[in-house]
This record gives sequence, structure tokens and C-alpha cells, in this order.
Amino acid sequence: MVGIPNSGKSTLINKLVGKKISIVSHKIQTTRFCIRGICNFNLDNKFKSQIIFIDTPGIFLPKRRLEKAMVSAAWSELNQTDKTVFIHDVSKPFDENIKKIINKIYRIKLDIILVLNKIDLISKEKLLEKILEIKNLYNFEKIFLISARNGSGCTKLKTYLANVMPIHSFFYDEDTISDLPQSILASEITREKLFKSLNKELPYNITVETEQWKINSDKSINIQQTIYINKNNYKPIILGKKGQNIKRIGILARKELEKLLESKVNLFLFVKFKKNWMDDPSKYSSVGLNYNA
Ligand SMILES: Nc1nc2c(ncn2[C@@H]2O[C@H](COP(=O)(O)OP(=O)(O)OP(=O)(O)O)[C@@H](O)[C@H]2O)c(=O)[nH]1
Ligand SMILES: [Mg+2]
Repeated sequence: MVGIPNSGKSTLINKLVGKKISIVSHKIQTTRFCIRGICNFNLDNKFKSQIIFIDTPGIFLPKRRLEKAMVSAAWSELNQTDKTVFIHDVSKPFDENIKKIINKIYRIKLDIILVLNKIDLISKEKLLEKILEIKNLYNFEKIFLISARNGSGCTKLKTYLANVMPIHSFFYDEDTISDLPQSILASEITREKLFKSLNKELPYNITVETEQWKINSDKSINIQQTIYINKNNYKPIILGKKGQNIKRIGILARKELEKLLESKVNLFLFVKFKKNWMDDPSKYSSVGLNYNA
């Protein structure tokens, strides 16, 4: 699944998998690395089917090292997939930037499936106009009209994809929903809460590491995480007055982690200044990013 930032790739994959495997926010460039979401379902109530969706970082013109690694990760997945789905936010123009990306994908793939997402945001008339405009430009394998947020059109897309997947034994056992280790998912959940609650450029200068994971005798889990910032003056902003900000973020993250892990969680958050965290190769390799992209 590829597209520009904020088109709804992660929201759609979460919907198709049926559980949250990838974080979502209203800000651009939320997803930083590729995540596989595994969707098992019964096709036509007869055939067991497994589709492995790959959520990718949005494609844009990267400047910083991390951005270059993100965009390169999205492109490199295209070489390995059976089908390519391009997701476009239909409330936004189908502009030159989008066309450039699609032309570039066509140089790698013969067919592209187009998903027009966020159809809940525009009128039926506008939607028809858009479809005509796009159909005049490209001969997509298929066009799906979807609202990833409310689920409309998602079953049609899933059924179509299951029918065109190659016949193969399953790659993952049937209760696996993602290739993401729990500790990384936990870091991502905290990062999502930071994305949602911090203004402007701040979230782009933050990374979260899960540094301790301890299961207690009563089955509750102690999770210790560090939020790394690359400018010291970000610290008071994240902490907030009397630590109120970080407390609120911690509560939101803990509640979601408890739901996902189905156990009580004690979450301990720390904020540390690390000027060059974006130049630390281990921050890249741990999530499959290429440091030298
Ligand atoms: N109204 C509406 N909003 C949607 C829909 N799908 C996604 N969104 C919103 O669009 C925003 C971006 O969604 P994401 O799923 O994070 O988008 P993304 O393509 O993964 O973004 P990046 O990871 O930055 O590339 C969020 O605020 C979502 O709630 C939809 O069908 N309708
Ligand atoms: Mg995303």
C-alpha cells in the first residue's frame, strides 16, 4: 500500500487486518517504517485466505536522513509485492506530484490498483467527477471507493485482493496479525500520542524506545520507555506545566497498550536529550530502515 503522506494507508490496513497494527495521526509522515499486517479471512465462506498487507511511509521529497530512509523503504517494498495499491485521499487534488509518483510506480509494476480513500469527505457528484478525471489519465487495474475510517468499500477491496493472490501455503500462522515485535508496537503507540498532542515540528524530532519490559507475578506488565529529543528546549514542552502533558500522554498510551496487550500495564516514560539520535545507525536497523538511503 503506497501513497503520499496522510492519504490513509495505516488507517486502511488497520481496518483490513481488524486490529491496530500501525499508528495513525492527522499529521503527515506518521509512519516511519514498513509494517506487515496479516489478514486472515474466509473467502466466500469457503476458502481460507491470507493477505499480507504492507504499510509504508508516505512518499514525499525527503531532505533529512530519516526522511530519505523512510521514503526509500516505501519504494523498496514495491519490488517484492504481488499487487500494488496506490491510496489517494480523494478530498485532495490528483495533482502533478501524485502523477509523478504513479508514473514512477508504473516503471516498476505493470498494474496498479487505485484506492480513492476518504469518500466520506466529498459529495457523490464530486466523486464522479474525480473518477472521470482519473480514468482519462490512467488505465488502473481496478478503482475502489473507500472510507477507511468508517469501513465502507473495505470488504470489496479485501475480496478482490484475496481472489488475485497467488496460490501458496500461508506465510504466517493464523493468529499472527503483524510482524512488529510488541516492544516496537508499544513505542509506536507512545509516539502516536506524542504526534497527536504536540504542535508543529516537534513530533518529527522525537523517537521513542522501549527500554524495559517486565512481566510481574500478577501478569501485569511494567514498560519503561524513553522519549529522545534532539533539542534540549523541547523537554519542557513535552513535560508541560507540572508534568501535566507527559502525564496525559502516558495515560493515553497506557490505556491503549492495556487494550492491545489485554493486561494491566504500568508505563514509565522518561524524556532524554540526544542531539544526534537521527544519526544513530541502530535507530534505523532496528526497524528495517537503510541508514544510507
Ligand atoms: N474522513 C476520513 N479521514 C480518514 C480516512 N482515512 C484516514 N483518515 C484520516 O486521515 C489521517 C491520516 O491517516 P493515516 O492512516 O495516518 O495516513 P497515512 O497515509 O498512513 O499517513 P503517513 O503514515 O503519514 O504516510 C488521520 O487523521 C485519519 O484519521 C477516511 O476514510 N475518512
Ligand atoms: Mg501511516
